[in-house]
Amino acid sequence: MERRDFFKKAVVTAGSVALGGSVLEAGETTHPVDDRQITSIAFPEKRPMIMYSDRPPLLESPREVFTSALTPNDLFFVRWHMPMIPSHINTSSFRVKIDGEVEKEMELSLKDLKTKFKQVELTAVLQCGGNSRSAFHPTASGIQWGAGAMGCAVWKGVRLKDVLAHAGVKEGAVWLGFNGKDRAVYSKTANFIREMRLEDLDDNVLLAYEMNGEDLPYLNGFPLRLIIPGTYSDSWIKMISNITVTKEQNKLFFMEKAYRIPDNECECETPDKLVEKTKPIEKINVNSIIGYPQRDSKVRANAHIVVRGVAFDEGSGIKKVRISIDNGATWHDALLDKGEANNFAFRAFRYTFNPTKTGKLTIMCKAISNRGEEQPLVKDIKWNHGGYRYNGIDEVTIEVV
Ligand SMILES: Nc1nc2c(c(=O)[nH]1)N[C@H]1C(S)=C(S)[C@@H](COP(=O)(O)O)O[C@H]1N2
Ligand SMILES: [Mo]
Repeated sequence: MERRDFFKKAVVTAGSVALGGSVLEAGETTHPVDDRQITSIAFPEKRPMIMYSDRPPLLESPREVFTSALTPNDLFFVRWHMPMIPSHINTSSFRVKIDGEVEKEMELSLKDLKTKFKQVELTAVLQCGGNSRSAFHPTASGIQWGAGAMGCAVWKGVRLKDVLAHAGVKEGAVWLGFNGKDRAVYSKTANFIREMRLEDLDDNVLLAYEMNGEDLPYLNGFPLRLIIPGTYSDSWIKMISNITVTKEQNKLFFMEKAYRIPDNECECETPDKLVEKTKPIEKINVNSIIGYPQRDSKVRANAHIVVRGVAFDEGSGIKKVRISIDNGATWHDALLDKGEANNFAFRAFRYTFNPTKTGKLTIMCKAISNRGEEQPLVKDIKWNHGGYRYNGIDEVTIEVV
């Protein structure tokens, strides 16, 4: 597809779809995390996905992609905050600007990045902090994602550290600010700018231009995006155009108000008593999702069922995935696939069993990380007003016939 034709090829009828498929009221679902219908409308470079909005595009991956350790680009979820996303990127004039507290301000082209710096590849999970938000009761504010606001890909690019070394970070600099090419419609709406501390910058933080061996899909940040393995993806700025080094942190809406959880011991609050002191969501907590079988599917009694899914955490790695087919009374170890080269990736798992009794059967899965973190029961999930960091034990109910 020619990039400049992006919106011409997007077969989206204005006003036709505000929310993808059926929106369930709280309590209508039998599962903690809703699974919604796939839209019939496909965006460019994407197959039909679960759609929450067409402008900005908000697309969720269907559950069945979570049977393998890598998520295909054309089913990889999409989240933008601002509706004004350039529909035209000229790859030869595109530049990312590095300024602020640096010895040499610079504007780097894609060619500069690909030729002047060491190219590295890293497999990592990209997960929105609000993934599975629909599981919070009472409803938490934000997009009511099911479990598919995440994916895992092989990212190729250059180390941000190397790029900054090239520009020369000045003594006393503490913060990095990142901005992309998307804009708000209303001039007073806060720009989507994210910041991170220079001290949190390690070798894994990349400016990536490839995803699973291809150019980044347009909607996933073509031509360049930030990758910060182990952290939620709110700071993984797409279509990145500006990197500014500063001494002080800016007072920005998307840092001060969004992507924060209560800064108390339980990291929890109640709708009528919100906690004032908050902290950034940052590290991904341990999680796992069943990709197969699909909910409400029918299987024959005594058939060989291979439950498949993926597990991941902030990068300590997955120690165990445990499966229950008796509503949590007993748990069995799933077989972990050999896995990708590093712990930031999805770890695929399998568990084989033969159901003997006919009727409804619930399959549950929980992951335990190498750092000893374990997914909580759904009833033990702590509420926060932004609906962040949900990681309740996943479940799928099927029917044995
Ligand atoms: N430029 C830009 N980058 C962005 C965002 C955005 O709105 N604009 N949203 C962030 C958030 S909150 C998420 S969850 C991820 C989503 O990445 P994806 O669309 O590739 O799945 O992008 C991040 N980077
Ligand atoms: Mo997000």
